[in-house]
Amino acid sequence: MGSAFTLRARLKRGVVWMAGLLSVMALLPATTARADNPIVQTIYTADPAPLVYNGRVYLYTGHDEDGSTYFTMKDWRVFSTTDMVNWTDHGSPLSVATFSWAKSDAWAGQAVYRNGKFYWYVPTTNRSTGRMAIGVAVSDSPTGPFKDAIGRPLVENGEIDPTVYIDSDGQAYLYWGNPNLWYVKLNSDMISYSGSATKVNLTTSGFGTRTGDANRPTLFEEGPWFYKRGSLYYMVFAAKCCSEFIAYSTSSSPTGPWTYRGTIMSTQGSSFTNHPGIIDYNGGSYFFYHNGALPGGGGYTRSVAVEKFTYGSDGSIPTINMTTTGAPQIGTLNPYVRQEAETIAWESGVETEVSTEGGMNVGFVENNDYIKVKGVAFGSGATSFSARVASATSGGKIELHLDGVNGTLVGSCNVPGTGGWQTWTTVSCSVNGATGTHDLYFKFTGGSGNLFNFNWWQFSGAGQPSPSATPSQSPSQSPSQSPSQSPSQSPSQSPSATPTRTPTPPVTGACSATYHTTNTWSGGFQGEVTVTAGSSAISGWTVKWTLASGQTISQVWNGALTTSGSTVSVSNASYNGSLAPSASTTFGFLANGTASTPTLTCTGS
Ligand code: FUB
Repeated sequence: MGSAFTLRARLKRGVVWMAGLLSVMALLPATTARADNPIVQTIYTADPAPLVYNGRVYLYTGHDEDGSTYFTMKDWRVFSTTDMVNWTDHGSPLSVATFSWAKSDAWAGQAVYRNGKFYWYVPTTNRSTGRMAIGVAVSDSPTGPFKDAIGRPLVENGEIDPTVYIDSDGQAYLYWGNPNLWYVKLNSDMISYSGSATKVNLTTSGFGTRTGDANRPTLFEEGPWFYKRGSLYYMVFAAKCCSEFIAYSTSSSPTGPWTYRGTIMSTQGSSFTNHPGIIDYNGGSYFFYHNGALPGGGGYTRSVAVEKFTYGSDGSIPTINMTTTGAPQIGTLNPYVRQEAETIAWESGVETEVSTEGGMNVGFVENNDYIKVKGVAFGSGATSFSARVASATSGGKIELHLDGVNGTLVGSCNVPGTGGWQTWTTVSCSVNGATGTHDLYFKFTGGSGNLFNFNWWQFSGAGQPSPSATPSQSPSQSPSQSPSQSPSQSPSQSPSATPTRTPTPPVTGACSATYHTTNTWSGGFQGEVTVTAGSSAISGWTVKWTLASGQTISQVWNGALTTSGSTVSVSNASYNGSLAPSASTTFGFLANGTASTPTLTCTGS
């Protein structure tokens, strides 16, 4: 953790800067945009590679070690979102150590989905040759864990920065390179290729003109990002070192010839490298990049950020500038379903770590640290707040503020010592005045040193909002099986039908259960079930329903699945069986078949 404390200390120093910013912001109306770039503040991140899968954006990044004076990078990271502003930290499912043949340098990669598996292509140094090589890791889940797919480099010529796109005819292309640009045609297994590597003819008409470097007559430097949109192929790249800017070329063919189209993002942002990643998601287009904008940031301590943009009618990409505002939020966040504590729009002082309850938790919380969650839809009002917490010391408090770290206080929850940093308990407190949609600030207070860890949270009350167009809950465990559809990185996989929600029935027995469909696609759907205790507390629950013809359940999170014929039975997980009177918890599932609204029975104990 020593290195983490470096960034932590820098961020604490950065609080002075942020505090000034926030005190100005406190005077502004609640709807005023606030700094949400860079996306991640707990660590330095670099080399963004977004992937749209099953209605969610997964962001694969590199990780600059604190205090680096070179590209000192040991692992890769994954984050995800459905609203482009609140990002869930999925930790580090891939590192240099994953590849037995690799020595160092977890540099810029990209992950893609095909046939139920996720393939992550990364450049790293081959121990035996000392050269950069491209490895490929594979997983059943977008958040890993990933393993080395072939036990050796997929391709090696000392060059870096792989990008992969699966064309509409099924042919996958792996491009990479610095100083040259190369490609191979991947086989459909995604872990081998046919033929030999082809070197792209870098012409000035294709990649622009660089002056002053006889060895590099074109602007192409590194970091290619290859994709197709409509019938146009794009090669977006880091141009002209150093400092780099982002430029692009297009072609009517996946292998060129290419036509240089100009600058997307000019040199800016305190990092001498930049690195592009582009997706379409939920009807919008998004440009990811990196800069040195965090406290202590610079060329070797970079941070990933995102901007929304609109293509020209001729397929052109406009010039885009770095902002601290970032992309606008899509929809709102639902506080009445379980949310991970590591789903964060902005934070100060905290870190994340692997939780014994699965996924990550927020840790290393000190007095006056805070987390901002953006655009939380309380509807007509929340009445209580529950949080999953652990503390090896004497705990502290979670204060709930609206629209600023010192904004309106709507609740304050005491966190006791639990006897260990991973000894979890659920605490609850009453909430007053949380109505409508607000940015929610968890302000942590207490004595000195580390106060407690924080795994998840959930409000309850009468204010359950209407469903938004995108699912807002983040599965704590990512699906390990994928739907039959084969999403690609672009265009986006928007929900093909408006999510449906059953009306909330009155809770009279031990528990009740309500269902809604959160996403659908050809041949599959994602659903959520909220379990609510009746007028008495319960210590466990089971929800049963009958599958419609053609439906099968492939994955459940926040619950334990058993099936018998067409009867589905989901019982509580170890951490969400105990519900106070009227308290709720939500589990989710992935299913094959066509979505329908089941009749649920809930049994509490
Ligand atoms: O992060 C290490 C290297 O810096 C990447 O591979 C390049 O694209 C540049 O961003």
